[in-house]
Amino acid sequence: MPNLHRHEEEKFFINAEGKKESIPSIHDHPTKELSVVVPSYNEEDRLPLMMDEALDYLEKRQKRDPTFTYEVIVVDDGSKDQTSKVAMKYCKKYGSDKVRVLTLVKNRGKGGAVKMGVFSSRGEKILMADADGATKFADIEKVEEGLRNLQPWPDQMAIACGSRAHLEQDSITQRSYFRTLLMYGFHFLVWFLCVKEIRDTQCGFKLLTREAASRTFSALHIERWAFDVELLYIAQLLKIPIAEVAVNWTEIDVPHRLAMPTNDGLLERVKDLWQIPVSTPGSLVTAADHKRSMQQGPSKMIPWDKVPNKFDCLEGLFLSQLIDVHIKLLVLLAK
Ligand SMILES: Nc1nc2c(ncn2[C@@H]2O[C@H](COP(=O)(O)OP(=O)(O)O)[C@@H](O)[C@H]2O)c(=O)[nH]1
Ligand SMILES: [Mg+2]
Repeated sequence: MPNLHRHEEEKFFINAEGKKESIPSIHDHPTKELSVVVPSYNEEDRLPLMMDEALDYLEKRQKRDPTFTYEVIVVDDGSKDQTSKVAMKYCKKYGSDKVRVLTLVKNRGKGGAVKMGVFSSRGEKILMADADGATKFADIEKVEEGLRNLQPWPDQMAIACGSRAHLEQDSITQRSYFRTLLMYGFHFLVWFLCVKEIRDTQCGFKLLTREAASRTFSALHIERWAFDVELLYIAQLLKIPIAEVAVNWTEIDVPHRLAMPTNDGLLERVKDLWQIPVSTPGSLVTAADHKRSMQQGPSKMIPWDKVPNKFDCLEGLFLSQLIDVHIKLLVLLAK
């Protein structure tokens, strides 16, 4: 399994009959048309709405077109609530060929959860979708069209990202000045340091071909907030074509949802963004090495902290200044 540590309990899932089954690998040949990966952290309240909507859509689509096959993989990212139990109800109702629940031993962050789902999926195409159902599920047709329009896909690799860039103006009118400022600050950093071509790197609705998912996620280091940025940065380095497609977006929050882990703070985010252009390029494996690892097992990817890094001496200085400027700006404008 490329660059992914699994605890013993994460090497199998519980099927609809309550028995353990081993988890397939991204190395295997696809046996479904579509995999939907749903990262879920403390989502016992929001998940049911999303699952109802998604499964309703997927079942209807299968009735219309019996050749269409799918699976939904809920990745419970070490939740403290009943997320896995709630998700298992869908597994029991639809069967574990259609709905699977992977329960992670401890919280990894959204990127880590999506990666685990992707590496355990069977689909020719892989969609990641948030558990809060922020995007209308039927918008999958929009990202599918975006993906199709990128054809011919070099080496069967392509990515279509849902995008909320067209909604930015509305969201600004609803947010506080502080949140808008934060948003612009991060947009600027993402643009300046990492990804220039995509306006909305963070949308949780992204469709990838299996090959694109395998290549990009194998090289992914960040498990927290900035993982999408690194994913797209890797895709650009690998010259994978990327489409950005407008989708619906509704922020859905429930007041009593359990607090998020603390590792997603402001400084962590800036540090992650800075680390991407410095360390990611040196740790990518060639297409040939990746192919070999697909056949032979674990990839030879160099861990990020072992990558020789010519910016080493400047890194500390530049990073602290970058953070400093960012925080000063925030304080100034929050006044
Ligand atoms: N914030 C957060 N979300 C996680 C984590 N692991 C998985 N997720 C899932 O990532 C998705 C996006 O989270 P959400 O809180 O809606 O973030 P936002 O919409 O990007 O502000 C949801 O499906 C979460 O359940 C985690 O450690 N932290
Ligand atoms: Mg959300």
